[in-house]
Amino acid sequence: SVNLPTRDGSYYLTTPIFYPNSVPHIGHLYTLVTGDILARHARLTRPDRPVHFLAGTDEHGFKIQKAAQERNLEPLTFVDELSAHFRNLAERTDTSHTRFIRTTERDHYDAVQHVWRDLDSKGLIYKGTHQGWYSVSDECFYPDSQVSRVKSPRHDAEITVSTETGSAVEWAEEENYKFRLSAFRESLLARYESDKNIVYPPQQHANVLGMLSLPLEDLSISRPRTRLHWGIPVPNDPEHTMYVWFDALTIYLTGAGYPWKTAEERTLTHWPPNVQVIGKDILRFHAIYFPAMLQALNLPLPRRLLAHSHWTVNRQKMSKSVGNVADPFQAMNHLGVDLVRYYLARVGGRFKDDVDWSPEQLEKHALELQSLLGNFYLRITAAAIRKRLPNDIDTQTLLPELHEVPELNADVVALQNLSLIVDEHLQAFQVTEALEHIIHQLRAANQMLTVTEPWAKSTPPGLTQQVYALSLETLRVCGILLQPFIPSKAEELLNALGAPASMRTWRHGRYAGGAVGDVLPGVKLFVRPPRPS
Ligand code: ME8
Repeated sequence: SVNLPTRDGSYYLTTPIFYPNSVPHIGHLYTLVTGDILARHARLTRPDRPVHFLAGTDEHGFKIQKAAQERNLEPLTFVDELSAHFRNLAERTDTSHTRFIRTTERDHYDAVQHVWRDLDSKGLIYKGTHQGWYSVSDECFYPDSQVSRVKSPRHDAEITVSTETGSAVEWAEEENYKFRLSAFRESLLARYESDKNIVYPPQQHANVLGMLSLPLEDLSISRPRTRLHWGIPVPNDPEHTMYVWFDALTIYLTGAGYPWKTAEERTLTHWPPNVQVIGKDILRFHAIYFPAMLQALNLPLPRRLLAHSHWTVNRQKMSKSVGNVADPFQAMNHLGVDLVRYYLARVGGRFKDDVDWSPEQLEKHALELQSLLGNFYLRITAAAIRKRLPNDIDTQTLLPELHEVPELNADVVALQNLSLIVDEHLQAFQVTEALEHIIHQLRAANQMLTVTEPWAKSTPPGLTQQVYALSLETLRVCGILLQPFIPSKAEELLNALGAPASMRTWRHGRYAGGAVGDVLPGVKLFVRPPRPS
């Protein structure tokens, strides 16, 4: 149709907008870091293509209304304060978002109202009564079949909870506006059946197919204003406030400039997202509700959804409501941003199984990187090696001979394919696997030093030179490929190697795809002295 927006050729990635009902925890950092790795990778592999990366906060709804009330604050004053914590988190962790958006912003208000009017004009919204169990913590209704009675340890009485999330629910019976979600089941099912790669990992794709195998109930999308006043009003019916998820999901459209008013605006948009990063807890909203809204709006659907698993504490999901949270700022103050990013990606980058948060594991993996990267740098630039090299050594000319040097094992020579392999894994959202290949390469290079002893008098000078050249090339290549994961340490490394700033894209991360310059000896990449590997 003429009205369909066309892509401007850029790349669009989104993370969930978080509820600022309390301060951020490691789970939020993890989502931001995951998104950031993919966004940075996208920029490095196609530097000519703009990347839009949307992050932000979800500021309306019962949960916020209640939290503000408990602190005796106006909701807006309350979210102003708390949203800033999430913005700080994104900035502190070098997240390369291009917009930090808040649902209390004016352009979002307009976008949401526009979505409502459009669906209403198509006869897809109607008024009805709704009965169900509402969870404030999850901000959604559950039918009878999805709740259970449990004994509450706090109140010494039986309470009703959501069977899936364990959060308390209350019976609500009210007049609501509803969206005809039920009408979209078949078309959504057909889409997920025809392309099994939409949701990653595959088990979450299967999960979505499972959800769509049963009839969908129409979705209640408003609350009486008497109960929920903190939100966007329903157009032409101020007695009703929009349901927070209806408002929140629309943020991704707002972030792409919706509603596009002119033909020109429509041809400039970056809609739809190439990828949406979310936690598996909000899969239903992103894999079913939002795509249904988009189909109803006659807009293209996001291409891929990465639904990651959860960080747990003693196997229980880390969450604000439970209060079992690890403080990301504390971890970063202790180890620096990049070692925390490294740990989250290294251990949490498979996205399949939940991971238990562990300060010991964090330390252990920090040490791994300090040793394999930081210590390796110090070893290869040590005076004992430098004094065995000619003054005018040109490491690049030594490289092509590599495969002819029998002392260098196959793992080291595999450096030639590293950028390709890491690229393939990142394209496929296999973040841990991508990192593992880089680490494996660094381990092989460290091993090469130990075996060839380039500092020793007994080692032929020619071999010392080749080992030196190959070590620097390993550091250069790994430095480039590590940029998405640990951006500031990678930059320090590439600076120390004298790698030209204009030669740090993925293409230059190929073997012999760039050069080092004046290599600075003795640069300590990590503050704590690295221990030998
Ligand atoms: O759900 N492990 O906001 P939210 C990993 N406002 N990731 C976690 C996590 C954990 N233990 N806990 C939270 C909302 N997350 C809505 C979203 S989007 C239109 C609206 C991450 O503050 C994960 O990405 O509860 C999860 O999906 C998100 O935070 C939920 O954040």
